Amino acid sequence: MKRILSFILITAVCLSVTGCSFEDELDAGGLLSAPMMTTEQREIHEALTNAIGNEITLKYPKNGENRSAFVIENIDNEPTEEAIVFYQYKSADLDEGTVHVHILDQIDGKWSSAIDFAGSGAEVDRIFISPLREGRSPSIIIGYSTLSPSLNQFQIYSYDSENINTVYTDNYSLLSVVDFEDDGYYDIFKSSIDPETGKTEGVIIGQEGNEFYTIATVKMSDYISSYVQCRHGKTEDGKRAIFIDSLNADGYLQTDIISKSSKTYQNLSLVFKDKAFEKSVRDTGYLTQDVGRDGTLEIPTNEIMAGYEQADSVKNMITVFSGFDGDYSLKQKYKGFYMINDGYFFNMPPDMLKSATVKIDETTGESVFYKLEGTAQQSDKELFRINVVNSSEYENYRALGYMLITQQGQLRYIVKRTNTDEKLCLKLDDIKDNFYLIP
Ligand SMILES: [Ca+2]
Ligand SMILES: [Ca+2]
Repeated sequence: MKRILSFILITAVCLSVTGCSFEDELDAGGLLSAPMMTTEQREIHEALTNAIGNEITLKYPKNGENRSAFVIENIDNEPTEEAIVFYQYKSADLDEGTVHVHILDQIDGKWSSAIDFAGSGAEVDRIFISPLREGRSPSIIIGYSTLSPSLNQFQIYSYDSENINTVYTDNYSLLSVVDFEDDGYYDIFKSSIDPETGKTEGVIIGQEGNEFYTIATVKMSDYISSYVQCRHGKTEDGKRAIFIDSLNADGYLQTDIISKSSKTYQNLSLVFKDKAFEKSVRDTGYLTQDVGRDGTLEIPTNEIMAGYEQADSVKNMITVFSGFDGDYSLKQKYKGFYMINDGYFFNMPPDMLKSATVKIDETTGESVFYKLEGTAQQSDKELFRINVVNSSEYENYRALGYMLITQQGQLRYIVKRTNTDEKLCLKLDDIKDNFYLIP
């Protein structure tokens, strides 16, 4: 439990200091040193430095799905791919640290510099290459972050092999592109927090001819301190939606759900505020997830676990994951034990929720499930314990009687069952069935 609490604290600090980010901000990938370049990236890098010199540092988008300094996509009417590269001059007095965008094209299979332009900030927050209208080349949408997250700026560019044009500029706090109708064309969704009043507004922006215009505005939850995550997925009735987790002024997470039905854009979460939005308010660290990895999104909330009192200094929590139902309410889908920093959730069957409890082994960090007898503290009949180990340690644990539940990369999720007849001591197959990796 100590580990969870410290994790929550770290997350809270991270949120308050940096405003953190979106999608997968728990992934430390963005913090690691620059990855090795592929052959293609090396060729692009060489063509770039041939054009502008060596005194540059590559810049990586901080958030979103494209985290590479090299975005390779077909962005015009000509069939080969182009490369978009972000960089900064090493000497800051040259341009005050502005990030530059360089587009390279392929001529007879060789990368060659095409266009260079300055962005509107020192950092790239995110980039989308998305078709916005039928019959048009995809647009390049780049969000630049500033020190004040409420004043980030994004620009939409159109590129035609010779020219780059900035066709739209706007401020944002949260930026995404969404294909609400599932037809391959995207709308731009942005939300802004007014730094003076704390008022927020969601805006959907589309393109008509060469003009960009506001298609609709949607109500967003007010008085938030920052946006934490924006996830794309589906509601329980199959509607495409974005789930936006934000931190409110009291330091709790809450979720807005934006969707489109019969030409109307709505914040579904706020339609019946008491049935959805207010039920989504929860502790930090509990981000919207896709439990089961089936495309539907679930919002986690907490309850005190059986065997613990509200007054306990260390709260042990049951986490409930709820989907958004067609009747504008949150509907419980999973209920169990969520070990956030180890990245798993164990869905507890009803008799376990009633008659079992979990304690963390302070020495090993394992989640230990006990039969509930009185309070958690009094309970000492162990059912099974779950651990996460490195693949290199796995054989040692196997020799100790641990069994594999599942694996991801180098990590092995393992369980050791006690040899009790107790029916709460689930069989390995039942443990596997109820075990979910998150994210
Ligand atoms: Ca092309
Ligand atoms: Ca799901």
